[in-house]
Amino acid sequence: MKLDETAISRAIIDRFTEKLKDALNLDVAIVGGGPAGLMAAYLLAKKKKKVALFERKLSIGGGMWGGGMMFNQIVVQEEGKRLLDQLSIGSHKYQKGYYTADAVETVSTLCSQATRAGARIFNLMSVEDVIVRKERVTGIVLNWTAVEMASLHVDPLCIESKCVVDATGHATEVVNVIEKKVGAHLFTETGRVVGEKSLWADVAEEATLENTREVFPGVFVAGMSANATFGNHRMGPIFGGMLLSGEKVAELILKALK
Ligand code: 48F
Repeated sequence: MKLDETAISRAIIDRFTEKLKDALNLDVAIVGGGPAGLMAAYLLAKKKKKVALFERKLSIGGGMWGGGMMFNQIVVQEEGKRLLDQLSIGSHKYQKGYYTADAVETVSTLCSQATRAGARIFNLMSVEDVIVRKERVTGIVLNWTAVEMASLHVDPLCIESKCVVDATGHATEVVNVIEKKVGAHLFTETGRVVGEKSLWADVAEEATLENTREVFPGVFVAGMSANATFGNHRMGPIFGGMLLSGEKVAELILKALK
């Protein structure tokens, strides 16, 4: 077959535009494609919710690719292993209660399962703002990461969504925007982003689950963003809490959407 370059270009433009147009009205917009966001995307898509995940970087997977200090293995505790098993990700017992998994296998499988379940994943896009109506977040404001990086003066596009998940990790970017631009009271102790504390895996892992919740009407925090928002510790390269947080936020949202 003789290849026509413009047919290739047209196919890409048409299919991508269809995918983006289809994501203009969502049940759930997930900001950040780390383990927490990906887990939530997978579970919500499996339950037939219309979900899209927006990731700033070229690669999906957040801080998981690098394991601990670029040793690309991750550790999960007993509770987290259940989710690795559910996703058919191989894990190996290291000692009682500690399992290791290959970081690359974990990220790539999460991506694959989430997209196959129907989650629409967009990379190279940054969420720069939110839409608020009647004191509830009703959508997100998107721009290309390249625009952001080049500091170009280009206006964004908007996505409407019934729920938004801030799964942006340490940066808590969506919640920060709400704090700064909406000036509203968050559901934290101080009404503001409390901020992350230093590394303490044992405390942080449990706290991640407690802190996975709604932080402003329509907005839920998951993963490291939950601890940074509500003021708890970081945990380092143990990832069970991230996956469990993704699961919890999916459950909370399923209830909220009923
Ligand atoms: O940081 P990240 O992996 O978040 P997570 O799912 O997992 C945290 C762990 O990786 C690790 C840890 C271990 O237990 O503490 O740090 O909570 O992924 C967050 C993703 O969000 C993207 C960012 O590029 C990263 O891939 N992100 C951040 N801000 C934005 C964003 C934004 N405004 N728009 C789009 N993506």
